[in-house]
Amino acid sequence: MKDLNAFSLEGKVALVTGASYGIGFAIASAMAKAGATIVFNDIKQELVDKGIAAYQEAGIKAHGYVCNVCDEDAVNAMVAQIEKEVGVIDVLVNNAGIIKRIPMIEMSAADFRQVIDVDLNAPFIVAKAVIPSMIKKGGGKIINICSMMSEFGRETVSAYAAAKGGLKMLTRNIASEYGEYNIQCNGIGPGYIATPQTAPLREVQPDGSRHPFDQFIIAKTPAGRWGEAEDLGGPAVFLASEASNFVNGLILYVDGGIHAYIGKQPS
Ligand code: NAP
Ligand code: GCO
Repeated sequence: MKDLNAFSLEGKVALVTGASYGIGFAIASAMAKAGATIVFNDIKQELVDKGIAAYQEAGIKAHGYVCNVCDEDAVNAMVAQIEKEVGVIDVLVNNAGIIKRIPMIEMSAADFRQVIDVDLNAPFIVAKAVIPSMIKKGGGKIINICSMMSEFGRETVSAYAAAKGGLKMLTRNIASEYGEYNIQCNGIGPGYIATPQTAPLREVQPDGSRHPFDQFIIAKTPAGRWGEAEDLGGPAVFLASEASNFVNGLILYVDGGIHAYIGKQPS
């Protein structure tokens, strides 16, 4: 590495999907601070508008587009519009995602398919849309937001775990298939992060105690806390920058040490 400029994203266009708030917003904000031009999408205009305002409040001029990442025609149209209005996408962060917490035998096939569609099929669709221009440009970076559930199962998240496990292998396959074009595809596997998606797992109980799952995660995390979306910014900037040009097919777990820890003995 020549110098710290290797971590710079100056002159890069970064598309972060589903980034009006939450982890996507934090990753996009960190990339903006590293010099990237930020493009994001969300499924509703009102959320795109809210996102643009939130980025402006953070001093970031972001470009927002309304697009359902599951709709291949809409994604292809959005990418073409971004290339025309902003520039070729150098960095793609497949962040948009949903979860449905339902015991598997009670889950409808339609619900299962919807989670697979957003969390696995959509990253395929968006990556497929951006790779041709990355090849023409001489390279690019793809970061897929995986999960602890790319490695572990737990009750009620069968569809999500299947999707995120598949996303881990899609990440490795894109790395394998397009590495020769100087495209690096890696994943970030966040631990348990305090966002709207995990709010139900952190609800204070009627008696004022912490949610049992909240207590469980605190016991399982050496850091003794839930992650903040901002904890993912640095790892994302690293994987988006030239500093990681020989890192490919990695799932970087940003989990406060959950993977390494058997868990604190209950008091
Ligand atoms: P979140 O708060 O629920 O935000 C998800 C974002 O994705 C929202 O902006 C949502 O927009 C957007 N989205 C959902 N479906 C979409 C679609 N079809 N097209 C376009 N945008 C869509 O989730 P988060 O906690 O920030 O998580 C972001 C990513 O990290 C997800 O992939 C999640 O699986 C993953 N992750 C989260 C955690 C965690 O602990 N929070 C840990 C590991 C991995 P709408 O509001 O319009 O639906
Ligand atoms: C759950 C949580 C997790 C997190 C994340 C952990 O219900 O277990 O929502 O799945 O979202 O994926 O890495």
